[in-house]
Amino acid sequence: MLATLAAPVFAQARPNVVLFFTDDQGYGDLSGAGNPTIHTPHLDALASGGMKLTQFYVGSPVCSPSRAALLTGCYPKRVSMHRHVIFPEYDYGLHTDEITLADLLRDAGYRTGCFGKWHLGHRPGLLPLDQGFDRFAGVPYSNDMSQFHRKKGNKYPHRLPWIEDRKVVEWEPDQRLLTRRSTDAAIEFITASRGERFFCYVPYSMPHIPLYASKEFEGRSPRGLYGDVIEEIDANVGRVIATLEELELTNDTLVLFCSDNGPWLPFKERGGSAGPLRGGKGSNWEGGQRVPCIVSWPGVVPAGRVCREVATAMDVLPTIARFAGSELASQPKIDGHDISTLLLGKAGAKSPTETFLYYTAKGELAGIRRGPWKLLFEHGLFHVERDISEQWDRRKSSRELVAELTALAKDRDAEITANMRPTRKVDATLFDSAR
Ligand SMILES: [Ca+2]
Repeated sequence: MLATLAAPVFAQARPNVVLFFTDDQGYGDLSGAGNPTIHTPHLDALASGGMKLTQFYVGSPVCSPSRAALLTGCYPKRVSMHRHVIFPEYDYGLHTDEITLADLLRDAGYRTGCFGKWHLGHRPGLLPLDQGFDRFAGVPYSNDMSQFHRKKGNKYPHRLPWIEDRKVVEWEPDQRLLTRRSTDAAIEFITASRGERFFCYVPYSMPHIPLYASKEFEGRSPRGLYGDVIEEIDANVGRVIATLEELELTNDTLVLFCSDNGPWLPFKERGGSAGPLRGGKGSNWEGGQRVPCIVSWPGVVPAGRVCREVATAMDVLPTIARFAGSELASQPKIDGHDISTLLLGKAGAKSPTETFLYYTAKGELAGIRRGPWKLLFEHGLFHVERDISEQWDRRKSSRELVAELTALAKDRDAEITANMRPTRKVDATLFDSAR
């Protein structure tokens, strides 16, 4: 029945979109994923009222490239954002010629806002307002790029600003309040958008190290500060959901929640958990790039479903474009696919992703997934459906498959390399972050 409803429903529905993107939260860091010491009732309720995607991949195991993939629908390499993260002294960012999800939705008549951590370039002309957003409140890069949090004893030379639209309004904001403050700005934006369509992007800067929770949440979780931070995120997601309910927008709003990459394991208890997955942030093991993902749109996305098909953060742009009734330009080329049939719970719907390429944190081709098989050139061949923890290397018994997948990965990567589009370099600075 949903299948027959699908086409007319979303041609007209044009939902509001709220996109939560946490920073370094692991696959296992929700109570709904079985975590016994972190309680996430709001996220669990969002999942039970919507769909949980169990094989959702981000485009990179680190922040900036992953964000580029989410907002452009492209492999980070295609938009030259694959070479690790952007540091305060860097002079480039995502090219403004790229059509971001915000550009696309703004052109479709949506109000657009970004509240949290940007990390796609912070020189003039590279901020959210230059990439399709009407409003921005948050930090331009990671919360450890702060004079207080890097290189103990040899202080980091850069400071962290809090920016509103294009203006630095505060230096070194109180990090205990980052989650709440980003949420407050998101709620203000949603409330002010009433009567219009909106796209509210909430890339929380937590639980990226250094961890901070507000007084209200500190000491709550038996998991320690990491658990407190996740529980505060959960409560703030709950505040946004409650706002949608108060404004009677719940049925008109698609909410998507996911993380930008896996947990930062070397920080031990201060990092998160990838649950059954091997590895974490910075690696191409599943724990680095397979992240928690929940999609809710009551009445359209069926409640209580689990989607086990492969989907990626690059699919978000073309799928939301479809729901918003927006035509994708034929150029430039993107890598993501429309996964609306998966989200609508259509019987027998299959992933449109034939292959998924893994790139290292520095942007080098590391492997490929096709069907249940995943080849990491340096580590082995794994059947990730039967062997989710990537324990049993099948290379020796599957030499032909290894050769085939190696050639396929190189071929796909060669196409991307041949068609790479540039970043944008900017000489001028918007602010002087040096101490
Ligand atoms: Ca991250």
